[in-house]
Amino acid sequence: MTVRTRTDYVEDVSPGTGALPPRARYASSDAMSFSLNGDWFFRLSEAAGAEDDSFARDGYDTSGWARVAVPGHWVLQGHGSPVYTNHRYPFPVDPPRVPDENPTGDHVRPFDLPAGWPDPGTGGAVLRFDGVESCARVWLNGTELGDFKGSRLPHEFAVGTLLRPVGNVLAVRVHQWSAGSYLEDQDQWWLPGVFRDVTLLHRPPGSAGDFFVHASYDHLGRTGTLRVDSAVAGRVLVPELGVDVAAGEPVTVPAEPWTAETPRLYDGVLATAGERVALRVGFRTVESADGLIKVNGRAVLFRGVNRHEWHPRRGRALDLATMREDVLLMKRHNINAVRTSHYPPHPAFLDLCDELGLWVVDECDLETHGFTEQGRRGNPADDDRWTPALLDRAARMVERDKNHPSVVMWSLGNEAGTGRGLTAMAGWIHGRDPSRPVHYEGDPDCRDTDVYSRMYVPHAEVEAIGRGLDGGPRARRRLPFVLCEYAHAMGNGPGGLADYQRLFETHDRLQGGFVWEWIDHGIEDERYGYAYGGDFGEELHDGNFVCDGLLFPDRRPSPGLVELKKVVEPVAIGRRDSLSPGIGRAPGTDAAAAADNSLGPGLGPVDAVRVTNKYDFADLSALAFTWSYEVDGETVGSGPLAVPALAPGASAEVELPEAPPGAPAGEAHWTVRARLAADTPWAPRGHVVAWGQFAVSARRTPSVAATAAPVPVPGEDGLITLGPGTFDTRTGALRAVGGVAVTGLRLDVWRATTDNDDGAAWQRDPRCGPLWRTLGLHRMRHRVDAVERTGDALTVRTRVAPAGTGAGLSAVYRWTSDGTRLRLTVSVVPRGDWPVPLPRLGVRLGLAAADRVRWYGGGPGEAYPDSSTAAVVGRWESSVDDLQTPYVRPQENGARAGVRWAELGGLRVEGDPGFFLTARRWTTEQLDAAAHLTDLVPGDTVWVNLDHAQHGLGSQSCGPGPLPRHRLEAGPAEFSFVFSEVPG
Ligand code: IPT
Repeated sequence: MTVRTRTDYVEDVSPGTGALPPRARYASSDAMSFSLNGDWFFRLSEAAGAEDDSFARDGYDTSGWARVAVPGHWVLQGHGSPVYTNHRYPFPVDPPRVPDENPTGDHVRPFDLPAGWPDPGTGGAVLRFDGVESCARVWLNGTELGDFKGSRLPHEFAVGTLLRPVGNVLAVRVHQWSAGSYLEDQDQWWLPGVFRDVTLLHRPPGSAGDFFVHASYDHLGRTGTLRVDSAVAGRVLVPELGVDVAAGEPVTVPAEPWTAETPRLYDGVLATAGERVALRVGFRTVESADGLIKVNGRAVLFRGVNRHEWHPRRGRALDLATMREDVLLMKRHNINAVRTSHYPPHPAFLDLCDELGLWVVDECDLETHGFTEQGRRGNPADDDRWTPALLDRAARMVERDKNHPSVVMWSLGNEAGTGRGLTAMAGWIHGRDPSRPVHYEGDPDCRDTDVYSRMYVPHAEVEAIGRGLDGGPRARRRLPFVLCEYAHAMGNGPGGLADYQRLFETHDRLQGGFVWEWIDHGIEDERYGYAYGGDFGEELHDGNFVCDGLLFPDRRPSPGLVELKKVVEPVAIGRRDSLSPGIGRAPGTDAAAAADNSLGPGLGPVDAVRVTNKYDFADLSALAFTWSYEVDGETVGSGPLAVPALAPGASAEVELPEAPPGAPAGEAHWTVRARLAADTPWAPRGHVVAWGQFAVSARRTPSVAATAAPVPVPGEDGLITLGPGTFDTRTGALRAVGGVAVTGLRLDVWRATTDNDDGAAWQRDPRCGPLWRTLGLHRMRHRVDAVERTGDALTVRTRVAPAGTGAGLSAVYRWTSDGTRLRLTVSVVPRGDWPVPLPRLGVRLGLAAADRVRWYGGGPGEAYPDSSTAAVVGRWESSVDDLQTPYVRPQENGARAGVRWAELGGLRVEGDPGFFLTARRWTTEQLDAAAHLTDLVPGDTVWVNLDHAQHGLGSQSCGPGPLPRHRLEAGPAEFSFVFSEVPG
């Protein structure tokens, strides 16, 4: 018998054949279900039609085949390899055609029905695929069920009559490329496979079909109205509310609302003749009205992130524990919203959002970004032939997810241009579910949407939009505004979060945004630590643009996430006189940090703080406040602080206690923290939600009386001493401080450019990284012009400049000493034209054998001028290794800001003013040259940077660069350090 091998469906623009209509997803307490996840037989071929269909026949022998785990991607299991592109299609753009080279995975899963499976062969049963990339054809026991596309959407097939008690064989042929790939051009790895669950569901006679839970909330009457529309007759029961009505019948009862802050769910049941289906009812009403997105009558502020599904070994095949970890991490970092960029997530993720409380923008699996390469010609979103596929995708998302209270907006997709297909989707969604606003960013006219959404808009323009000065089409001017993507978290950054938040909190129309993005999509790899685009030999790729998250691939929070947590904290703890509670510290602090690194707001007596509740719904009763009083970073007193259970938006002045009696003199701070008063489902009691820190008294800056004089070392021709310092007579270079050897102390302006310094190639604004390299700041030469011994000082005059240009920096090092300490004052004056800011400005030096680092200043984590809100002034300790931030592509990192003093390798450094401290076991040049973490090999020397200033981080890897006040423009500067040997 010849076996027919069809491949026509692969390039067919239609959604597929044979699948059941989409419906609500639910758990039945009566009907059995059977997971087909596990080890499957697997065979990879190079083309869609390379192998015939005989593998799907009954009795086919797969014993010689490989095995893969389902859910999973075969390219992450040793068969072929992943491909990363941002928006370019990794194949010729000729829709709906795909290349002949089309990796095709044949999957076979033999199974017996579990004991007690009712009526095999006669009863109803459904086979469900929750996600297959990108196109599948399915057979059960030799009978073809159909084919489908829509990778991150569910597809079900009726299989009841085909089932046998034992010896069933499920066969699935999966093609990496299909017409569907044109609709799935999201910025992520292309990862074929059966990557979500495969389940067999029993459908008893009289079982529930599709149903729609409408649960609105009347905030005036404080009642919930429930109506469950069901395809099958049944009763709706919510025992806790005394509800027992027929499906389709509305009932209004006093109820508590569901919000992301107070995720109140009521357990209910839809009872049909054949089964009881569990309902989790959350009452809330969402609307886009009066130019605002309101939930239960109140405008909400989205403190959001964009979440792709990612696991460094399993790709997009996420397990429940990982999904839960994502939600817990979000909640613990004060994130209240998630955009499911750019496809509906695994359905269990939405259960977690319902339960733990997150606002969800559920986005359809649609992106045609690569058509921008040809002026959007042929864009499927504007081609009627593709509209059925687009509508199918919209329906599969809405029908699956419509009963989740956490879903507050539908999004049509991402970066798909404009067109009739999108309008058709919006029309269908508005008709099917008028209860939720529709989001889509790509249409500047907002013809089809209920919210004006943009990405990566610079601060000034966001402010103009907030003030309603943005013009644009009339329909759009009436709409609320969200940034569906902002603050590109690639590498070190993003900078500028606090400046965005200040705008969001000032202008009602600005309802917050969603940081791009949640997690780095690095792939665990022995060669590299984590692999990114190009590491698998892809002919077209976009490098480490796939690693742009707030979490490292292993889900460790990056400094960017720590910063975000502080910036979006829902309680403001400010100085008593702070007019606008603003965010965290008093305005101007960031600038101060950039200028003098003191991390200290204005000084003055503090006898009270102003506490403001910035939640939209919750009062402060869940929080317990504490105060502590620190002198020079040591806590000298602490205790509870009584704060009223302020209503949302309310603010109160709260008296602090008297400063602890007998506190030593020194730099004093109050720190007030808001902690969870009791365990919650997402964090334990004591978890810090918000904090504020207030300087009471200034720091005593180090003073060194210049009493020692530079003198030649007797018998040592080339050396001079000055107090504890030993110097090279000819070059003036510092050799040692007491017994601590020092190498290479000199001015340093270079940093290992960050992804945000380098910027994205398409940026119109100049990008610092490339300009710095063009000027040659990474190859500065140091010329010593004079080494002068005057009475009490050793002065070294230098000129620091790169080859090929007249621009340079004159740098004068002036050393004095009181006999035990050594003071260095560096004076810098730019010479010639400086068309670019400086990366950093400070000194670098090398120490042997430094391991522990202790410091007093900002910590515990990394901070840069426009990303320093989360730094707490205190005493900190770390190993040199733990000071490093493991950005997947190595780059400048690890600075601690506002450092007053630090001790490492036996050397004590005091700053006047405070400084940024960076220490690492490789040079900046080695860091700059590294492409992967595994390229960083520790040497014997610890290289220490003491920076007077750093250039801001910004977000130019996709968005705007640092704001003007965070730029480090070249200008005259003077700063000092005091060096001494750590006693003992
Ligand atoms: C934007 C995309 O929507 C998102 O998927 C991601 O690619 C992000 O950029 C960058 O990481 S589109 C951008 C080019 C404006």
